[in-house]
Amino acid sequence: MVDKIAYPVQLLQPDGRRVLRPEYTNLVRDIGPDELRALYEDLVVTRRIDVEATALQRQGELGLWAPMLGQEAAQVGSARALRPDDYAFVSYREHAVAYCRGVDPAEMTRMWRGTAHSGWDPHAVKVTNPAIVVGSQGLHATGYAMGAHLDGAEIATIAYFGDGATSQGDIAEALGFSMSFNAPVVFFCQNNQWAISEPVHLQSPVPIAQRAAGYGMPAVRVDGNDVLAVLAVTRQATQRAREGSGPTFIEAITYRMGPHTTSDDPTRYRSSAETAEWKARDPIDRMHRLLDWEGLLDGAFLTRVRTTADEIAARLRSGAVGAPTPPPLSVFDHVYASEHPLLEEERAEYAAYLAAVTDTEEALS
Ligand SMILES: Cc1ncc(C[n+]2csc(CCOP(=O)(O)OP(=O)(O)O)c2C)c(N)n1
Repeated sequence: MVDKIAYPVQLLQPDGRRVLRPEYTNLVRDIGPDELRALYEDLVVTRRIDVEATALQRQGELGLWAPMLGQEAAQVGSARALRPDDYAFVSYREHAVAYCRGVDPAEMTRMWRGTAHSGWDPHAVKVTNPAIVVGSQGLHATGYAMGAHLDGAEIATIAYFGDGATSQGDIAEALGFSMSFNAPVVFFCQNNQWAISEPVHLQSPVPIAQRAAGYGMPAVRVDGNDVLAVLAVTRQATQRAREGSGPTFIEAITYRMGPHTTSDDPTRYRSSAETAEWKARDPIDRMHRLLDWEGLLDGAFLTRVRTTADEIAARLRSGAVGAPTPPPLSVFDHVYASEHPLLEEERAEYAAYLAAVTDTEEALS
């Protein structure tokens, strides 16, 4: 069998031609013309979501956004491997995962606009709200999975995190606990080459996936810009989880084509040559070329995809701009399930501040 760390799984070359690797090709045998077109549509729509939200931030409508430009295939391929009962635990960059799980685009920007503590009801779609504390969601996923395992539920949980997060204690603890308790977790690391300005080779001198070996956990590296390969490896890993065979580590090799967040300027720490090199491996171009090779592209299909993307982007925009501004003091609601003295003190302090500001404004008017 081919070494899964030394030779990352790839089923599509950057020029769109297929690669035969039977162990994995067989896992996506059911993906015919309609399914290929649907994956392409997902890639285009989720890029559009990301571009629209980035524009909204630039126009002053969002406080911040964490673009996922370039990571669409890693997210779509893995999210489309999930079943409705599986649970995804995400960081702050998994907008395509949220979309594939059924999050309403109108709700995607709430947290980033500051109109709510979080975005959507996680239990309704089985994807958590964005976790800003790097790596924390690895432990949440493990705890949830341990519970599911004890309940005998045949589900998988998947924890999304970046290459940088693998240096966090939370991820190390999650890897250890999940092996000890045979928790059905898929650790899905999007190695997008950078943790803000820190390159991945500073993070780890060996492939990130190799870290799993220290825990005795099976691991695989995959071309993260190849949606079919990602779908295949995630199907295999989630199946292992569901049937009680324990956790798997996936390293999806991809690239963050944009800034870390809208507050970052990547030209200060990486070269335009590097960005150009990855542009040639764009996940959407690759899928476009495959569809072209296989005679699955036509004008009507492309127009339909564009129209769908436009409609979803419009929904995202109106959901952001049209969101009602909540009363300032509601920021203290729902922080704890019951009263908390420190929070009450802060609420009172802030109420006094607001009253003082209002008095000053009235006096000046
Ligand atoms: C516990 C913690 N430490 C530091 C930060 C600041 N921080 C935010 S994102 C980030 C880099 C994360 O990089 P990576 O895990 O590779 O994910 P990516 O942002 O590339 O998707 C850091 C250090 C944080 N949010 N939480």
